[in-house]
Amino acid sequence: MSDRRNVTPNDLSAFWMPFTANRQFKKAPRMFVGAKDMHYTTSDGRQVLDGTAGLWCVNAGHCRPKIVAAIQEQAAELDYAPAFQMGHPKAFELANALMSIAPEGLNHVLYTNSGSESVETALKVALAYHKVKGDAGRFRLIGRERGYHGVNFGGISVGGIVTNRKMFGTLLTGVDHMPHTHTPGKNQFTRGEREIGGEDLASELERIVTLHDPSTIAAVIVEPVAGSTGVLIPPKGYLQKLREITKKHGILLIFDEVITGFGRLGTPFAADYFGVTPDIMVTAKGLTNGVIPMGAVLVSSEIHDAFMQGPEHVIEFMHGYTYSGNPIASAAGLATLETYKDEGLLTRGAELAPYWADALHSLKGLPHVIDIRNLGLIGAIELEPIAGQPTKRAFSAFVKAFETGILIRTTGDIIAMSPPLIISKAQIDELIGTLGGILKTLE
Ligand code: PXG
Ligand code: PLP
Repeated sequence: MSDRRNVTPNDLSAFWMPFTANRQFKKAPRMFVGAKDMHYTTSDGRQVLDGTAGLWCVNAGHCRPKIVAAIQEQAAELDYAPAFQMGHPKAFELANALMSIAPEGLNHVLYTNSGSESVETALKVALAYHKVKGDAGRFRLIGRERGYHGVNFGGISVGGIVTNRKMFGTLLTGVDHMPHTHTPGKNQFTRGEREIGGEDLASELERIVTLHDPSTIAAVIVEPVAGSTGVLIPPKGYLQKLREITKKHGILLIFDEVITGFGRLGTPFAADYFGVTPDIMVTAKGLTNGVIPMGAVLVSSEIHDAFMQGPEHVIEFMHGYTYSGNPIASAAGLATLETYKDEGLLTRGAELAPYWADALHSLKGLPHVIDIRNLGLIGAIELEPIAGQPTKRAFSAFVKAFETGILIRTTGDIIAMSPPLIISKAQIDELIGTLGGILKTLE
């Protein structure tokens, strides 16, 4: 075992890596071969402190015993069961366990295998819901500039990250976008949510709704806190106002909680943090601690019940995946929720958030740092780009960080962090202290 771990595969060309500069990576690969709790082990035997919970997903930390055991046992007991017209107990148990932590009013679950699939599922549920209610004129979907909703066609259509959309043709029609919530120049170095601007930004939805006529709009989808685009914290009152406007016009509100779900903000979901309940909630990542691919779309009873009509032998919703509610994923999900519960992880972020915010904001004044943003256990440090070479400065911080022993994530010239929710205060100091040292060395 130990010999194998130290072997770096010698031909990297076959695997076309996702969202990676493949040629650059393959010249100087960065490989992890093991992980435990807050740390990764690299192929050259170094420990790297995980400042990002993998890709915002390993909320309980790595290789947690309950989750490992659940997967091992399930693989030996029932490896696969057909997802359509057949069931197995754990998929139902997990749905019930999810209901016990979900915001009130969201009572039914559809399973997927990723955040991207959860987004597609949510958009399809929304469109079909209006149709089964006899309101088929509602076909438009509203997203937001800079929004990230995964990489499938529906998700990039409602998403607003230009580089993720521009190669892919006409996308979905009938989609419009609200402005994003970032107002640089006005809110730099704000701790948490800023006080002003929320109502005005949300009122842009009213303008778009009026432009198209409310009766044509099926759903609005937003990340409560935009993550992938570089951590954009909504101003106070913004999400509440979106809820007001959508409700007033009979439009469904979808929260994409792929990142914000499962304790990231110090509450089980962002819906709890902001006190706003959407009609549909999109989740993935932290559902299984990132260990086995799985997503879940939570919907209100009103939506679910609207489909439960007509002859009982007829399939109510023509949608699903070969691996929807896969037994091993379900077992991993159950063990993950148990681990969160045993260790109070879904609310631990609330205790740590002030310490986390202090640590992050201590980096103000370091070279090139033009903004610092935080909420719950999410943090972002925006760097001034090198003139004519956007992304390069932050990427060199990422590489130096990896070499120094911390894992951070960069998007554009923004450094994003979202550590596992088990992080200690000493590890926060180590993460931010190491990062501060690196920022001082950047060109
Ligand atoms: N919605 C949101 C809000 C997300 O953040 C997805 C959907 C898609 O999930 P899948 O499982 O299909 O990747 C995401 C995923 C990053 C980063 O570093 C963010 C994501 C994925 C990978 C990297 O910002 N978000
Ligand atoms: N393509 C083909 C040819 C298939 O038969 C299937 C599923 O049966 C799919 C795609 C979809 O795969 P999944 O259910 O894993 O999303």
